[in-house]
Amino acid sequence: MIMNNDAVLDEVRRVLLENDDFVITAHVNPDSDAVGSCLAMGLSLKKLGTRVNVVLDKFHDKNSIIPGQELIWRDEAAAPAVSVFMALDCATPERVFDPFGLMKLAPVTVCIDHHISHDPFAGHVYLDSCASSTCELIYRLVSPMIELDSDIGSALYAGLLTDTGGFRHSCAGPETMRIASELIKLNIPFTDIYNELLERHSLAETHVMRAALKNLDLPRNGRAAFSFISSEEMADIGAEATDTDGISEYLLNIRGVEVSAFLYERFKGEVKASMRSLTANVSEMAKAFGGGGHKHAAGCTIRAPLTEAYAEMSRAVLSAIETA
Ligand SMILES: [Mn+2]
Repeated sequence: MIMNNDAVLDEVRRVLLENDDFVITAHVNPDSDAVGSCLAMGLSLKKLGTRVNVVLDKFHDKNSIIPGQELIWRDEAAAPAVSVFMALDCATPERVFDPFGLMKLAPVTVCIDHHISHDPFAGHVYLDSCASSTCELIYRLVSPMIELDSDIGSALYAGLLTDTGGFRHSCAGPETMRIASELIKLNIPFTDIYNELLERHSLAETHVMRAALKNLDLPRNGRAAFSFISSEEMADIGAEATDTDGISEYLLNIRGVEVSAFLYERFKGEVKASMRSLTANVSEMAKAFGGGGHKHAAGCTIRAPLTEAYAEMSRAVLSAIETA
C-alpha cells in the first residue's frame, strides 16, 4: 500500500509496536537526512523498548554530531537479527545500503521516503514527495507515540536543516518551520548542528574545492556551471568521495548560473555526477543516466571515461536550459 495518508502512518505505527529486532538503514553514501532519520528512528524505537540496530554505509565525519551513534552496527562479518527491515530516505531498492542482504530475509519491510523519483519496493511504504526531508516524516510518525527528547530532536533537526539547505529551499514550508520550532523547544544545540553540518569544512574539502574551481567552465554566458575532478586529482589531494559534497551547490550559487553539474571520477570508467538547478528538472536528467533525486537536486553514476561523461552531461544540461 503506497500512500501518504494517516492510514499508512497508523499501519507503520502498528509495525513499530508489534515487532522486535528492527534493522534500520538508508541509502548508500548517506547524507545528514539519511543518518539523522535512521538514528532518530532508532532512538525512538529504543524508547518503545525495542531491539534495534542501524546499519549505515560510511558517512561524512561531520555527521558524528548526530546523537544515537551507539546504535550503529559495527560488525562487518556478522549480520544483526532482523524481523523488520526499514529503509529510510531511499528512492529505489538499488540505493538501499544492505551489505548483509537483510531486505530479502526480513518478514516485514518498511520504506519511508520523500524522493519524487521514488519507486515503491517495500511491504509498507510511507511516501510524501512534498515533505522537506525524511526526518520530517519520521517526526510525523513518532511524535504522537513517544516523548521526544533532545537527542531525537537533534537527529531530526539535522535532516530538516540540511535537506532544506538551511531552511531556504521551497520544500521548507510552514509545517517544516513548525516542526523545527518544536525541536528547538527540546533544547537541542541548533547552533552547533548548523555550524558542523552546513558551514565547517575540512582541509581536504578545501583542496577539492580549489581543484573544482580550477576546472570550472561557464558555458552559455554563464547560465550553466560545470566542473570535474579526476581520480588523479582526488588521489593527489588524498580526498574521499564525501569531500566533494557541496560543490554543485557552490557552482549553482555563482550569480547568473541556472544549472550546475559537478563530476568526479571515482575510478577510471566510473564518474559520479551531481546536478543542481534553479528551474530545470535535474531529476529527469539524472533518471536518463540511471540516477534520480529531486527536481532541483539530483545525481547519477555514468559508466564512461571522464571526458566522455563530461561531454554527455554538459549536452544534457545545456539542452535542458534551452527547453526551460
Ligand atoms: Mn532526504
